[in-house]
Amino acid sequence: MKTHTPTILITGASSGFGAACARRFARDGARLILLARSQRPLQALADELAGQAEAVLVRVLDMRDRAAVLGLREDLPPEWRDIDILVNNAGLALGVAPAHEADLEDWEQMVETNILGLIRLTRALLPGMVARNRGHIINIGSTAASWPYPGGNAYGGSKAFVAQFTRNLKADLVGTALRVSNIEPGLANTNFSKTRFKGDAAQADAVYAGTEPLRAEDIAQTVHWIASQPAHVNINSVEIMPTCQAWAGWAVDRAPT
Ligand code: NDP
Ligand code: 8X3
Repeated sequence: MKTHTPTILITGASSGFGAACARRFARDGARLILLARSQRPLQALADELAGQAEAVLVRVLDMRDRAAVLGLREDLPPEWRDIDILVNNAGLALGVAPAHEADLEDWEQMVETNILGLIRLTRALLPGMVARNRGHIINIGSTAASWPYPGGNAYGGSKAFVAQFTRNLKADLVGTALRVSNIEPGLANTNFSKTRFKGDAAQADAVYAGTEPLRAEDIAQTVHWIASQPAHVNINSVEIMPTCQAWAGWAVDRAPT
């Protein structure tokens, strides 16, 4: 008997973790829906995976577009609507300015993408998952959710939301077969810093200089591992840092002696 081929929707699949997740799940012959704003890298990835994945569908969508996100499921061809795994990965950090100097529009974009986009898509897909009693929501949070650092302000706050939202989803879904997980990566070399520094490659490269950061494939491997657990096992959260990273001590402003 043919086993069920999962349909996996990955947001932010045009680069970094999302693209790596697509490559990892394609090796299993999954059905993939790849979503982001940038059509060209999405299509290139779909072409690359054509021989491996059972099927690949590309959707150009801005996670901040409320109507598009809420209407996504109905806009999909009928045979693509029953999504088994949602990888809520699309997100970004913008800037490292201290809170009193930060650009409010940067904060709003992070909240609209990392929080509103994520909860809208989740809310749009959950009823179908519950009706089928099948589904796994895998959120991409961050170490910034738990560990503050200067300039992390709204970004860290948005990822703290993701962590608590994940836990509360699990509380609501107990009694169903649905699973909910949150992955919290630390320093990882993707386009993340280039986006954060608004295209300044030198500033972005400096973030990783002299380190061996996480790779996108490390996170994809973890997403895949979480999704591959037996049905009775729910991985609630996984925090991952590169070996070269740790927490800072307390910052204390001392009066001169
Ligand atoms: P990338 O910049 O490489 O990828 C980000 C992805 O998000 C892109 O595919 C981008 O696509 C998509 N995206 C951003 N904004 C939107 C939007 N409004 N609508 C649709 N898609 C959007 O970075 P990462 O792969 O590193 O980031 C993936 C996730 O991992 C993010 O949530 C990030 O916060 C998180 N993370 C990253 C860490 C790191 O150090 N790299 C560590 C911890 C967490 P496009 O621009 O084409 O829309
Ligand atoms: C990305 C990790 O430390 O840049 O979420 O916030 S960090």
